[in-house]
This record gives sequence, structure tokens and C-alpha cells, in this order.
Amino acid sequence: MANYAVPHKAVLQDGLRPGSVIRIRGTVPANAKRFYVNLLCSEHSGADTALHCNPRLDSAEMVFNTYQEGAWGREERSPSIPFQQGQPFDLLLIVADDSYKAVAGDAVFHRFTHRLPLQLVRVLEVGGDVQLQSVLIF
Ligand code: 9QG
Repeated sequence: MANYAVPHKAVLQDGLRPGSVIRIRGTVPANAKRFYVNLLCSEHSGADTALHCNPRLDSAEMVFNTYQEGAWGREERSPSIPFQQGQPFDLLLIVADDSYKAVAGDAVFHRFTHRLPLQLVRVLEVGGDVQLQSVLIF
């Protein structure tokens, strides 16, 4: 299975709505430090980010945040990090009315309450230390 080049950017033609599911499958390299999944409000660099989902293997934590007008918002940290160096992963970001639900394996490991309107999301970006096999939006 060929990997996507990273960072991978995909324009979400139909945007997101409650009920949308983003599925990201890949493998965490053995020496990975961090990778991220961003939901961006435009393709431009420095774009506002409605969701930054950031597994940090180097500090064994998950960081979630927004980026608005050139500044990071308040970080939310999830104590559990359902990713391991050298292991494949299957990450779902489920869009709900009030939040994004991050699912790995069989459990929701974080709920990130919307801070930017869902309707502003235009681009999905995956980058950092990750081997990316598939990105699907249902
Ligand atoms: O460190 O934290 C999330 O709050 C920053 C990181 C930044 C984010 C941010 O440097 O890393 O994770 O665009 C970036 O630099 C991302 C990859 C306080």
C-alpha cells in the first residue's frame, strides 16, 4: 500500500457537517516525535485552524487546540495517547453538533468542543512524523 506524501492536504469539497466522519489510517514511525491532523479554514499558510489534533509521542500526550489570527488558543490535553511508535493506527474524527469526537481503537478518547464554526472548515491536513496510508471522509 503506497503512502501519501506528507504533509498531505485535501480540500473538502463539501465541507463538514454534523455526522461527517474523517478516517485516517497510517503507521507511527519507530522514531516519531509528533504528528498532527489539522482542519483548516483555507489553503493559505497560517490559515485559521478549527482543530489541531496533535499526538505527541515525545511527551506521551495528546494536544488539541485552535489557531486563530496567528495565535494558538487554549490547549486541551488528553492523558491517554492511543498511538505507539512503530504501530499502525486508525483514527476517526467524528463531527457532532457541538464537538469533534476523536476515536482510536474502540473508544472516544477526547471530545473537542467547537470553537470556530464548522462551516468554515475547507481543508484537511496531515503532517509531521507519520506514514499515511489513507484519508477518507464519510
Ligand atoms: O507549542 O503547540 C498546539 O497548541 C505549539 C507547537 C505547535 C502546536 C501547538 O509548536 O506545533 O502543536 O504548527 C506548529 O508549530 C505545530 C506543529 C506551544
